[in-house]
Amino acid sequence: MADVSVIEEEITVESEKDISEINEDKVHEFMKDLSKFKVEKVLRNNSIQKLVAVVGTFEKCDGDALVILEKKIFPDEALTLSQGFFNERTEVNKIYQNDIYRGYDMFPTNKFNGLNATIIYPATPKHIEKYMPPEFYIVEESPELYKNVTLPKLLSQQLSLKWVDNILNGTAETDRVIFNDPDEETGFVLVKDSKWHDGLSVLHLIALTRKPIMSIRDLNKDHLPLLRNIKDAGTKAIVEKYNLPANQIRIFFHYQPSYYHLHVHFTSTTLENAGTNCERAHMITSVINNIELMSDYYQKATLVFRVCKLSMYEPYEEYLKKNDDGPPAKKPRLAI
Ligand code: G7M
Repeated sequence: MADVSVIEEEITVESEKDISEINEDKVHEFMKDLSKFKVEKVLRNNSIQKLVAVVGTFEKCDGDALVILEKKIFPDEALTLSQGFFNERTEVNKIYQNDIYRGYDMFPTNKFNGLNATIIYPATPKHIEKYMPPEFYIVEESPELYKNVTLPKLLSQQLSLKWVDNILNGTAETDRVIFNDPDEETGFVLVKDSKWHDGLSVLHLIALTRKPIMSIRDLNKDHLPLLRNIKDAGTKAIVEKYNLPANQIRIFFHYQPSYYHLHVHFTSTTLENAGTNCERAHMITSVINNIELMSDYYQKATLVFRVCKLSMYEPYEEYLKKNDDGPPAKKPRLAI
């Protein structure tokens, strides 16, 4: 199902509650004959979630309706799968055959071919905005862009690091800490990530460095003992505590991170989410290796990341435009 709980949470205003009560019967009438629904705009068509969100209008009705359709998940049990899909009532049309590979269109019977539908009527602009396609922009951050755009921005408006200090000085989440190395230079605290609640398949811990370092941008050869310690001692602690083999643990940094106090993510290799995307994750082994090859690699490298709002992308674009006509030495460029 679409995330209806979040949507419902937002409808707290009394007048909106009244409207939804009045419309309840109306919506059921509409659902009996969906030809009376006119699609105005497709807001989102997500091929991974198999979800489409459209905004439209019902005949002779004021206001927009938001309709979210999502393919149902498959049943786990072998028997239900056989009853629903592998039977004589399923229609099958051949698309191609090549060697041992064959493709088919498959149409199981109606009962197993269903969709989850969520209707929000009347939909407020806020509901509609929630389903607008996300905006993503790629930034190629040269050292010059880091110095002139990223650094001033993060020094003036970075998120509070109080929660990090609290974990490091043992005043919060002590029961969620699984390893603590007090060394000022190479020490760290390994704590369960606040997003991780249960289950080895989604294991997620973070190692917070004792030494104040903002991000991988500041790392050089002096930090190699710290990085090696985090990798080795952090892995050992997880293997011992959770009995998860070392070769099933993914160890990486984020660039750009949300919090500018250096931390390393430890996740099980089965966990996949936006944090493991190639435009954000930097594996610790590669970071160590890059610095071994070139001590100031992260001060010279162009680091690529994605921002999720035009307003976050614009300062980089504006800086590049402003400096485009300057003397060649001042132009941002690949720095290595
Ligand atoms: O994106 P970035 O690399 O900065 O990731 C920061 C991580 O810190 C995320 O995975 C958050 O879930 C995690 N995190 C954020 N806060 C505020 C807390 C917290 O208070 N406690 C713990 N244990 N993890 C947090």
